[in-house]
This record gives sequence, structure tokens and C-alpha cells, in this order.
Amino acid sequence: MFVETVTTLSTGVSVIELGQRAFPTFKKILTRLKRGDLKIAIFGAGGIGKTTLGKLLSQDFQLESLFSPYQESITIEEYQLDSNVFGSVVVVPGQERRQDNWHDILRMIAVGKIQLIIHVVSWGYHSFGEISYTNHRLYQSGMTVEEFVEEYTKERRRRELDVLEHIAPQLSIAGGKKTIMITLVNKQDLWWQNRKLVKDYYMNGDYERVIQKIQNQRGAANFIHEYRSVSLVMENFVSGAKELLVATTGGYDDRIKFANLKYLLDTIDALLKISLGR
Ligand SMILES: Nc1nc2c(ncn2[C@@H]2O[C@H](COP(=O)(O)OP(=O)(O)OP(=O)(O)O)[C@@H](O)[C@H]2O)c(=O)[nH]1
Ligand SMILES: [Mg+2]
Repeated sequence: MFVETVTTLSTGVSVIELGQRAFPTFKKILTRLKRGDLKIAIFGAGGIGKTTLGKLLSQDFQLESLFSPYQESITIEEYQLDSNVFGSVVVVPGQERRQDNWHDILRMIAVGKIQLIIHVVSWGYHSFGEISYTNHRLYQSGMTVEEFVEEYTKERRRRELDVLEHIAPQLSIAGGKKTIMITLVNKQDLWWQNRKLVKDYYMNGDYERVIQKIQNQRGAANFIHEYRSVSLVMENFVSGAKELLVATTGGYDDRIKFANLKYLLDTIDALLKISLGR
């Protein structure tokens, strides 16, 4: 993840073709969702891309339709494919004050009723409510946009860790069955130029330590965890008042995006196979 895809990008393959290559895997996941009593749960801090991911996995593979101004989710969103389908994608709201909603889903994890958990993080680039950054609690007078973003993302990365620590107890006990989890580092387009730093942050720091602890408790065979990263949509990171905070990285393009998306979908498909035993 993070950097490998550059090498998997064969030159001479069109962007459309790359998109098409992702499509069969995507359909396979939908078929799995349709076939059985499958539940994928999506967790993460507020404004990180959970709703966007839920839509992608459960509706149709129409990336263009994912663009939308940030709107905070207020309840659990459950994406069902149609009335005959038992499988679903459950997305919890991310803002702290909404987390009462998490209880039932966490219990389902603990009793092994969730086949795949996706924890979304985004290196602190969390969209926030309808305010200017200058009205944000972390803003101090005289700060530049860059200084604010630095402070803000630092605090929000702490929040990502809090979310992991919050779900960790359930991951550590999950009854009998294997627990399968992906940490999805989203908003690749915003941090692409720092990808080595980002990779190191998640895979060699406090985040990985929590993962290791769970793995030690459960045994490696019972707790399977993978890191993947994507950009679900490419758009500038803006405040609630539409001020530009971070621009989408120049040079980050559809090729990188589709290759990573395909890698994610392949991973989901492979992990579901393990989870469902078929
Ligand atoms: N630049 C960029 N923006 C993204 C990406 N994925 C999602 N976004 C944007 O981030 C904002 C938040 O996305 P949501 O899917 O609503 O976030 P959420 O995690 O459901 O937020 P809550 O419901 O409040 O917990 C939206 O404006 C998305 O368009 C990405 O990969 N890159
Ligand atoms: Mg949401």
C-alpha cells in the first residue's frame, strides 16, 4: 500500500481500462453481499469518508456520484442492496456526540456477527462542520492556514487513535470467530506527497502498537489486519466556509487512484473469502 501501486501501474493502460479492471472485483463483492448474511461495518472519526465508502461498496460503482459537500451523518446508515438481500454495509456516524449509536454494532463485533470491519482514517484530514477555520477551537489569532492545518490534523490523528482504542476491546474478545479488519487510510490525494511519512505513522507508530496488542490477545490466526489506502474522491480539503485548507496533490491522478481502489477491492474480496470460508 501507499507506494507499491506505482509499480503495478503498467504504462500504456488507459484510465478507463484501469477503472474497468476494478469493476469485476467490485461485482464479486456485491454478489457476496447479495448471497449471504454478510455484514461489513465501517468505523472512523467524523468527516473521514465513511459515508462515501459505504455508498461505493453498496450502491453502484459510479465514482462520479460520490462527490458531495460534507454532511455529517447523524445516525447509523445501513446500505442494503434490495429487499431480498441479507447482506449490508453498516456505517456508524463519526462525530463524538453521535457515538451512542455505536453500541449495537460493537456488540455484533464482539459476538462475531460482522465479517469485515473497515476502520477509516485519513492522516487527520477530517472534514468539519459549517464553520470557518478561524472559528475553530484550535485556531489562534495570527495563525496561517498551514499552521492551523498542522495543529488540526495533529489533534485529529489523536482522534483516529481514540476510535481504534474505543473498538479495540470488542476486537480483542470477538467470540470464537475470526475477526477481519482493514485500516483504510483515505484521502490519499491530500497526503500523497507525504506518503512515506504517512505509511510510517500508521505502520510503525502508536496505531500499529494497538493493532499488535489485539493480535497478541487474539492470536494472529484469529485477528487478521491489513492496511490499505485510497482516495475515494479527489477534491480540495476545505473548511465549512469553503476556505482552501489543503489542495489535492498535483500529480496525483486517476491512474494512481484506480490502481489503489482495485487493490482495496481485491483485498476486501480476498478477506471476505477467508471470513466466509468460500
Ligand atoms: N480529498 C478527498 N476528500 C474526500 C475523500 N473521501 C471523502 N472525501 C470528502 O470528505 C468529506 C467527508 O466524507 P463523508 O463520507 O461524509 O465522511 P463521514 O466519515 O461519513 O463523516 P461523518 O458522517 O460526520 O462521520 C466529503 O466532503 C467527501 O467528499 C478523499 O479520498 N479525498
Ligand atoms: Mg457519514
